[in-house]
Amino acid sequence: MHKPVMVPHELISFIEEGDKFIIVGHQEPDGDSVGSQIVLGKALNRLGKQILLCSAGPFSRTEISCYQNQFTSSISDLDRYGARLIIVDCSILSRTGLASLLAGLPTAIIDHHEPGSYADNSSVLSPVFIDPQAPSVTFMIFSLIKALGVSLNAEEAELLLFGLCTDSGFFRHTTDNDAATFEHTAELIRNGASPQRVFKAINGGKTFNSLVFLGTLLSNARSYFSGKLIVTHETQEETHRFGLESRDSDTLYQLLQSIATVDAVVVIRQETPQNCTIGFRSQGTVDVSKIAEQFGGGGHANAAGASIPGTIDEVWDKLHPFFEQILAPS
Ligand SMILES: [Mn+2]
Repeated sequence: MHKPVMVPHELISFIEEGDKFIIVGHQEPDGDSVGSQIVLGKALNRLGKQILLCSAGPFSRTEISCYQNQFTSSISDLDRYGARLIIVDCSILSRTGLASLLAGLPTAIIDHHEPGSYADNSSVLSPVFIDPQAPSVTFMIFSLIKALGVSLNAEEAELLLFGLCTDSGFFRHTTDNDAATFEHTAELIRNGASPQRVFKAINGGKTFNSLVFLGTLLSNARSYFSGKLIVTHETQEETHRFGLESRDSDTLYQLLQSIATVDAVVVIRQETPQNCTIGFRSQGTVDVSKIAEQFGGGGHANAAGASIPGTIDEVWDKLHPFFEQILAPS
């Protein structure tokens, strides 16, 4: 069973000793990074700290767009003066998309991704609170807030549940014996979080266009290795035609992973004529983070990403041998 990692006392001191904090999450924020930032910010506010929430955006996911006005992507020298930085939901400053504005500040990291290389992070790398088993960073933020002796109101409890449900796919990705996740959820509900409202926030509010976009990407899907691998792609023309705000990656992955034979799913997006971003999902023992790492990317065993030079066809030619090794019948 997952035993949550204890909140490091260095992190508690780091927070107690500062009076001004910049809290940043990863680029292309999701419910987990946004929820973690807002709730941590409110808790620190309550402790009398000055807070600035930063995000490079874009807030293209419909369920988080309503939070955009709480974040800024411009950080002045005055903002930096005397500030400490807390990075959530990623461990590398460059993933925030704001590295040039944030480098050099005393930095703490709160993350649930596998500790990767921090080589490009020029900031002071202490303290670090990393729990790769945690279902979401919001899960860790709750432990931190309790350790700080701050209470949570209903709205904050719901934001923490929002983060957990985003990352756990509404508990679809919870592993066996993960009772801790459900105990945490029960506590959030006791504090006033509503699973029904969170479900509507995450899964409702879709546009007609987003479903037509989804249909297009489903039509682009191809099956390999007797259906063990499904690969689909998004051209620049398609991105342009439907708009980023219509992209519904979670539902796309969910539908592709519902195929009986499937072990892994790959989504290749042509971002520029020279470059693609790749999303990997898998179930069971297929570790897609290992493949992503071959191309300088990373993530979890069952959810990873990378950026690879080339056209969609060229990128698929590069990826194919790696999947052949693990999925082709020997
Ligand atoms: Mn997360």
